[in-house]
Amino acid sequence: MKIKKSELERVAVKKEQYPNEDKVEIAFAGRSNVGKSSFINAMLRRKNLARTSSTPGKTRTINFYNVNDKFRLVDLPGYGYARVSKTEKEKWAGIINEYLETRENLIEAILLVDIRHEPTDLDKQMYEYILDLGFSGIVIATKKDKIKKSQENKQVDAIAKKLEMPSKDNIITFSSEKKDMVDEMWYIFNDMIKFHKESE
Ligand SMILES: Nc1nc2c(ncn2[C@@H]2O[C@H](COP(=O)(O)OP(=O)(O)OP(=O)(O)O)[C@@H](O)[C@H]2O)c(=O)[nH]1
Ligand SMILES: [Mg+2]
Repeated sequence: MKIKKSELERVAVKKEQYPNEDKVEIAFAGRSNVGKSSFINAMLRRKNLARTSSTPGKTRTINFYNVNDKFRLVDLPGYGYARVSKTEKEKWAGIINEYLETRENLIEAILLVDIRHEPTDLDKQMYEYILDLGFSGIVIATKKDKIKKSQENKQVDAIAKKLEMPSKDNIITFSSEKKDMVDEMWYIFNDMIKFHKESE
């Protein structure tokens, strides 16, 4: 995929603020600090278009990134950040759920998990929710550069087991640091967009 243009098109916390539904969207969900914003930067080959932080809870809004004026990548707020109040957590959950449940032009919601850790109960909940909404259940296991190659299979198995995935083929390992799977990832996204267009 040649990225001719990428920009932060809109920042929203509620439906009225979303951009119009003229372009298809692929959204990224996952715990705070798992690397959602870094993933978007890696894919768009931009260093700091999506703001990242080593402290969890950086992205607190829905950020819509326009790519080539053709589709959008959507960065969702992270969940599971312990150091915020219950009210704040509920507010973020509301922001995420409203988007996932009502967005007509959303063609895929993809869960990101950290390859180093077993997914949490919240991850499991989010994954089931994504499946219930009818998305295909692709999982991106981030921060691959932080483990040894020899550990990869074991970690992927643990993720598939915890999320009760019928097959681990739906797990794609990724490193935003190394960026070695960016082209492969674009093939997958391209197929999603193409498939959606054909089935319209
Ligand atoms: N080594 C390594 N570090 C990564 C990778 N992806 C993200 N990080 C680091 O992990 C931290 C969190 O990354 P973010 O992209 O901000 O995470 P996020 O999921 O957007 O977090 P929230 O916005 O809080 O939900 C940052 O310090 C990143 O540099 C990766 O593939 N490899
Ligand atoms: Mg973020």
